Amino acid sequence: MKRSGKVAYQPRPEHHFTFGLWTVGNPGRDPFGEPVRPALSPVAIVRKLAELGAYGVNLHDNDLVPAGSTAAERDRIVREFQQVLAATGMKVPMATTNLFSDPAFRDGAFTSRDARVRAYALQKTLAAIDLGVELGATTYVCWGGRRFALEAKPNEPRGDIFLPTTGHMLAFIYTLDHPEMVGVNPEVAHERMAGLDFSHAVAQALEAGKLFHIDLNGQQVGRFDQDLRFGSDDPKGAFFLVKLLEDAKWPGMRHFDSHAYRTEDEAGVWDFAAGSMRTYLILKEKVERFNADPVIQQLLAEVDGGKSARVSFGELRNMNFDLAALRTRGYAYERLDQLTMELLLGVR
Ligand code: GCO
Ligand code: MN
Ligand code: MN
Repeated sequence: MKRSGKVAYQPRPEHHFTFGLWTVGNPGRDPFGEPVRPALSPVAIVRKLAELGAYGVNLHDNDLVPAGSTAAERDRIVREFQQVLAATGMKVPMATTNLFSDPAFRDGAFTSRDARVRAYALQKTLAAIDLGVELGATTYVCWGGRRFALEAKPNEPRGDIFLPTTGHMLAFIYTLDHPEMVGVNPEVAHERMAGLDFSHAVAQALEAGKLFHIDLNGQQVGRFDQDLRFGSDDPKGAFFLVKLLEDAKWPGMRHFDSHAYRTEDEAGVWDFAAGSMRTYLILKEKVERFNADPVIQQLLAEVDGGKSARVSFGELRNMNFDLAALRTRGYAYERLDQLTMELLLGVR
């Protein structure tokens, strides 16, 4: 069987897998329980992810430089971090700002009612962009640089977040003074929380040329923010997403914005990180099989009966349709879906 690499499903930097310092570094706190794992240092995270085959790490300002650090402390931390990046070859493709932990942001950051909080959020963001540039980042994610990727989320931590979906963000971008600088960073969990189909949001962003970044994870509809391991709760949805990204040859970062289960110790965190990348590569191979499967491709070709009937707008008014045939034809989607499922379940 053809595998995507020399060793089966072995992640390599060319696959562009990235993790947030806040994702593998998440100590497992939840609204009801204290942290269950010791904090991992950013330097240790970079070393371990490099060993697992990742391309890089992304960070919020305070994931690297703790809030309240002096300028000298900041510079020392950044220097040490740059050393480990250089030593491992790991990159920082994306930077972002923590605009949620500080109690000052409890009425929002850019959208706070208090103008002083909005100004502080802007100042903090400018500093975070400078930090990102210093570390070589080319995308800045704004959840709530040089390229700005807006990340939509419908709720949590606030009840109703403005611009709650990727579609809202896309519409908003064209109202900006510099829409060419701004794209989106859609997240699986966020569109699913809104009950939407994630692949549709990503496809629309791709078509608009606005897919600057992506946050991969898993989420069940109707639940709190779960940040599950990519593909673990909805393998079929994950398959169609990987298919979309790979078929489009999208060159961007496959960033995992998810957390290990709260039950895990440090070894479990690295199982989570390795598993995220492995699942992506397995699904990528399934995409290759789907695209090469003669029966599936035949069904896809047959379903598209309208292609040969394509006519100019002028001809359309006088065209005769065989409505009896159109009304009675089947689409064979059940067969197609079953074949897809069998491929995913490993019997095809
Ligand atoms: C969340 C978001 C964050 C953002 C991150 C980058 O639900 O908390 O997904 O993880 O992705 O803050 O801006
Ligand atoms: Mn999220
Ligand atoms: Mn995210």
